Amino acid sequence: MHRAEQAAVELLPCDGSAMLLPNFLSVDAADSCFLQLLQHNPWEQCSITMFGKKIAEPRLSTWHSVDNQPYVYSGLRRIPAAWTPLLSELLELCQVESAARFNSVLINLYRDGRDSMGWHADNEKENGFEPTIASISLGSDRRFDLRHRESKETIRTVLTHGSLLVMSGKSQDHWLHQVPKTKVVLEPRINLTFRWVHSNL
Ligand SMILES: O=C(O)CCC(=O)C(=O)O
Ligand SMILES: [Mn+2]
Repeated sequence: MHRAEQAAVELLPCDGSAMLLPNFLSVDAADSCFLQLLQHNPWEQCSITMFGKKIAEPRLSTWHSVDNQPYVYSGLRRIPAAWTPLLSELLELCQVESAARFNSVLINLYRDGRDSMGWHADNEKENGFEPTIASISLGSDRRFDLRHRESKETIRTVLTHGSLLVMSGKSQDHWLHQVPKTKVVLEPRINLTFRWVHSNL
């Protein structure tokens, strides 16, 4: 897969790192990954249980792991969907770029601007100590915000087609992130977050 020219930008002023590489994938590679995933990934709509209530997530997703291990988060046990050559290729590119190792990926499909992901940190214990998370964006541009837990300082950016965001160090301890809803985005976006997940079953 062809990789475009690299120019990385650090988004966080303190307490961890979030490096953005806007042109991680070439436009052709990003187009091809987007279409393959949109058409062939076995998308699911999951529900999470909050305060005893089942709430459907405002997006579709799938969970994949290299060794097909299940994963639990927010009370949800996810059976992995198939690992594919495309995921191997993207995982390898992310490993080279971030100098970290990954064994799984959560893939999200935001069908349009009504789909979103609320404020959270990827700080569950199965992500391990100071996790590195490599996040590839495909399709529509979407706003992505980071907010410091104590100072409330907020960093706003836009994740574009073919970009890579690598969050590492103390970022999950000190910063929350979200993909807010928007009325202006009508087209789908796919995001893949590669992680190293420690077995939690
Ligand atoms: O869609 C994104 O850019 C963020 C996804 C995310 O934060 C996650 O999957 O934990
Ligand atoms: Mn996250």
